[in-house]
Amino acid sequence: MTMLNLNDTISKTTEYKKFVSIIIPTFNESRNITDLLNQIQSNIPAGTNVEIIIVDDNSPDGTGLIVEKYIKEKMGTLYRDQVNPSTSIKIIHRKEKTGLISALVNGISTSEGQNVLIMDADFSHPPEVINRMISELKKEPNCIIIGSRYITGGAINGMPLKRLLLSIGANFIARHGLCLKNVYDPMSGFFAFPKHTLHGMEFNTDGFKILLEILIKKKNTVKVKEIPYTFKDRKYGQSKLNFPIILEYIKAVWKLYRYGRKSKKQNTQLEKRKSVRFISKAARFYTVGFSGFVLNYLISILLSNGILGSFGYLQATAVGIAVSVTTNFLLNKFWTFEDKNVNLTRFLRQYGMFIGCSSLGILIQFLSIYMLRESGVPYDISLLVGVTIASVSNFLFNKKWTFKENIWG
Ligand SMILES: Nc1nc2c(ncn2[C@@H]2O[C@H](COP(=O)(O)OP(=O)(O)O)[C@@H](O)[C@H]2O)c(=O)[nH]1
Ligand SMILES: [Mg+2]
Repeated sequence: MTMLNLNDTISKTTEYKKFVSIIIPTFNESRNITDLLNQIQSNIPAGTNVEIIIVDDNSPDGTGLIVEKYIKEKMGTLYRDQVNPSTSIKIIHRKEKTGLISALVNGISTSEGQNVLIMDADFSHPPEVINRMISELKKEPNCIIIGSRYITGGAINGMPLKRLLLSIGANFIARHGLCLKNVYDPMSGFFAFPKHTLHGMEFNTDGFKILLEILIKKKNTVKVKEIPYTFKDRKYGQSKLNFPIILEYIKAVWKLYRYGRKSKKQNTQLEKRKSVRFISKAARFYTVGFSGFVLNYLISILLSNGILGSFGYLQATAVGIAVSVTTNFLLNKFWTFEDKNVNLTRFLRQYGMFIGCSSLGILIQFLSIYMLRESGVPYDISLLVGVTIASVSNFLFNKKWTFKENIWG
């Protein structure tokens, strides 16, 4: 793991030559890059000084050469009618593919802009939104502007189901696991910010999304504004998403989670007591779950074999489920979460929420198993991971939503 910081770049530049540096990492984007450069330039507001920096990792399809040629021709006459005169373009050729974060940090470290805007080269991030981002940067000098797919007006188009589910899942984990609830799209790859926000920050080059690192490490010091956009899946070329990337994501979230906890100078005694409370509630919740499992089995068997009744197996199963869900709810309400309030409306609302959360757990189990299987993970491991994720989410959802407690504590 290498840590990089940009302090030199930031403090050296007392006067910025450009208002914004648009940084675009590329790997095999030969079919997109020329159109993209043209479209970006036609979407820059008149009179705004901009530089575009392409960071190419020696793409085998010749993306780097295409950009070289484009820059030479731009200096000549070929693109004279299209290009914006206050825009310059440069390219950084890196010998090897050493990761997206290090490519972006390389780009930022050579940039001359007061602000930085980051976007992909595959038209997933529409160049038309750049104009709005730049005007937001002009309005607000200490704010990260995020292109957001998950606020009103934003959308995702044409993404295969598997990728869509992964994106929603990763977003959910980042927002709730890393306590970024006020940001709706912390996994966005399309965003802009004043360069000074990076001062004092170290980037983990093994990280996953540079925005996520900035949001966690600068949580209490910068504002965030999201503007909606429609994400379109790439038309040409291939996405880099594969199973190792999913593992990398999990690793990165874990590191950021630990970073967040370490940096919280909280009363450790209090933390300890909270962790004891959390663990004891989780233990009760799973004990109740186990009792429900036994009860469900016994009732269904006794109803179907004539001891308690002679139901058909479907009815026997249904009664078994209904009874065990109800006893699970009652035990969790009065014992696990120690909620003694028996107001009828509250009781019924909680009962409904409890059933809702359990159904959500089932859905999550299906989805996670489906995603893992589709990524090539064997069924036994997928099942184990799926059941674990589902039962943990079931506990956390009920804690948070049904019994209105903080997740931690
Ligand atoms: N420099 C560089 N760019 C990369 C690398 N991997 C992907 N990219 C670029 O990063 C952007 C996002 O990559 P993409 O494969 O579309 O990721 P996805 O949208 O998450 O599927 C695109 O502009 C890619 O060309 C890399 O290893 N190095
Ligand atoms: Mg893409």
